[in-house]
Amino acid sequence: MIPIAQPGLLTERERFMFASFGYLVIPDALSTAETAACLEASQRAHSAHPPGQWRQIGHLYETEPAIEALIDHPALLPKIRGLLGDYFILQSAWCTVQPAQTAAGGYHQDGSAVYEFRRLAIPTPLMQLRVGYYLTDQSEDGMGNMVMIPGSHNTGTAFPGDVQPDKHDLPIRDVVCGKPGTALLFHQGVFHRTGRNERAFDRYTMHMVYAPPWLIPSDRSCNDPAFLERTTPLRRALVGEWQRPEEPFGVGYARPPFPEE
Ligand SMILES: O=C(O)CCC(=O)C(=O)O
Repeated sequence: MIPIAQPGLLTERERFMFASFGYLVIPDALSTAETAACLEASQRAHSAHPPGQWRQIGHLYETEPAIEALIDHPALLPKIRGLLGDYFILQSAWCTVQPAQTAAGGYHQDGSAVYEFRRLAIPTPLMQLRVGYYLTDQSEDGMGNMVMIPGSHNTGTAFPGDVQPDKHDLPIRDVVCGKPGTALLFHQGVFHRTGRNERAFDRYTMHMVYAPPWLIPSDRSCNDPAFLERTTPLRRALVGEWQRPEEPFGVGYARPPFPEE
């Protein structure tokens, strides 16, 4: 039962599966060359830090063109628009490494831990639409795969306190397998975790997180002026650099210059 989807426009069937499961799996979202370039950029960034630690590096798109191209990648952008509409921002981008032979992470929902999104309403509203691009092979269990609890964004029931990843786990967990270049599109309210990495190589996933425009970015305190200067008008808009022509009222925003579909 894999909620498989295709790159490009969000179909009616995909919208239904996303609403039901809370995620979609999109094989071949990136080409082999795009995946290799993103992996190289990720390894470069993490090589500046001590090895052997799970780590996330924010706003790498400002300095790495291969990652920048993910901001408005044509495989995913139409799906983001299909779920969030035309007014949203890239709230954060987390380049994630999970070292070889490390244990699973714990289940959680994403968002602001100090004011959890589920306090807003049950079911938890869609506040962060995340795309995890698999950059290394995760085609089998035990490769640092994302592990999801399907449909758990729709429940108000507390997460069971006795769950232990892989040891005393929930039988409904889904270990999301995918080759390099697969994208996992998911609702922040789905309980999920990092899967164990039993392999001899580090696992890399690039998470791009989209949100309504009134959430503050969470991987940066401001946009790098040099990046803004050289990037495209659409990417400038998507990192939140909008004009507010009728301040202080939130009307009259220009629509980001999306490509015609
Ligand atoms: O890529 C991973 O290890 C999962 C990260 C995760 O769960 C998160 O960023 O919320």
